[in-house]
Amino acid sequence: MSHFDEYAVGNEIQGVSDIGSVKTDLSQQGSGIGAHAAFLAEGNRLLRCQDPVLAELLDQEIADQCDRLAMVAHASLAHASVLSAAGSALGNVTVEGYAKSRYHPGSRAFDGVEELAVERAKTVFKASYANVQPHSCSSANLSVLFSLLSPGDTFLGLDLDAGGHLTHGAPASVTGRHFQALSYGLDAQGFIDYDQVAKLARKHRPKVIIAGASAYPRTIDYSRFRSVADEVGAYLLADISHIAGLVAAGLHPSPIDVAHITTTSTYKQLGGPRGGLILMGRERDTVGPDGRTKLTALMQKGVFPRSQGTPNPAAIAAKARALALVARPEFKKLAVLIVDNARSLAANLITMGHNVLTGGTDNHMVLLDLSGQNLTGVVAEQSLESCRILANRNRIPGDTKPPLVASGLRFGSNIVSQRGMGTPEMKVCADLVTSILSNVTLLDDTKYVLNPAVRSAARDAVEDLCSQYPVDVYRTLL
Ligand code: DSN
Repeated sequence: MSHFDEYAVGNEIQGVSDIGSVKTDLSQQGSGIGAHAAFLAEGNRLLRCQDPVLAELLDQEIADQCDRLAMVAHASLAHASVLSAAGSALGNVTVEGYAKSRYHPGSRAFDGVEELAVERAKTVFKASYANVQPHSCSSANLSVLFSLLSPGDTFLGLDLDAGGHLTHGAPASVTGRHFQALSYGLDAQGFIDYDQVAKLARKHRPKVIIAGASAYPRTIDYSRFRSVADEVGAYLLADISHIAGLVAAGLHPSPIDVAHITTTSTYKQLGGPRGGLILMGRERDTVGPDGRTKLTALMQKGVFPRSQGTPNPAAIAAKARALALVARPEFKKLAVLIVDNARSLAANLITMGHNVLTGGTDNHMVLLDLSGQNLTGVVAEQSLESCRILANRNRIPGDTKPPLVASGLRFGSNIVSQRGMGTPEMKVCADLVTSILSNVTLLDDTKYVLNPAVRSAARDAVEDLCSQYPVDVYRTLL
């Protein structure tokens, strides 16, 4: 019997007392479980034997993810097979460049993996070009901006306080320091102020306009952005990081053929690993600012060598795996549930007296303005977390509090939907949130007291809900 037979039945290798003394030939395929599975099994065994402190922390994370109610907008759960790919031996591969055009040897398997990921990204998003190497959507955005703009050039993005992203020109980001970044905002109802976008564009003639948000609960009208971009001769960049799953499922208009370039992260709504993508549709052959180089060539060079060195091959394998899951019909069902749940959560919170920005949502996100409730964002976040509910503080338009305090709270329905919760459970969640927030006494912007009986009842309710809806996503996507 080989070691692999033993792994296959889940047994510890017998007769081994010496930690790490087993010499396994991980290239063996004899047992049928495959070298990758054997590698992970051996890695897990060694981790547990040799580094129990770290192993226990990793176990703790699984337990936490199962036992808490994650109502956050900025994450989704990755399928166990995605995380397995992310932990693969491809992590040992260091090669710069692209498939069939590398600057190092040793990319035989990785070339195939990268091509698979590119093809899957193109299929899922109906794109004609995909670059799967960005380490995050921030990296993708930097690659795009540094390819299309010269230092000091003007671009237009959504203001951070209005729901934009750091890389859309925030002063704290290199994008706000290296370029002339101008911001558009929201109208009185909290919707993107498209008239302001047009006005600013006509006045300042930006070279790039970014359509995208980190905290915006409504549908984005890419065509409207594109007509402004065309009028002033700007490139349109759509950052769909938060809504990529809805775009892939056809539940949010796709910018792929409307914008010149689209970027996304792979972990927020795609159930993928840490990472980003750059995508293009119809505009793949459009030329860049030099009037000669095609956007596809600019993006290839913009990622490597302009803004990144070696890619992360294991993460790219995980992207390929996640994209295969996104292509399945079950993902569409999940996306429908995500939107239904967010709408239901918003409606319930409004009925319970909360100030929901824009009066509802079109995507997975629900934003609360806490300024009328004698609460701050950080206190709301921490009081909920003390009851094992996660939602994050967020600045809101006109916020008078600093970012670490903030006056808003952002909820998201990705993970509760992945766990199989539906609209009846959203009422339970809204009840819980309301009961906790209305029993918080604010001492100052960051200090509070929560009624202990309320905390204890809320924890019991969270435990109930979590045990009814276990984290099956590690096995079955839904
Ligand atoms: N972009 C940040 C957010 O939306 O919270 C995290 O990735």
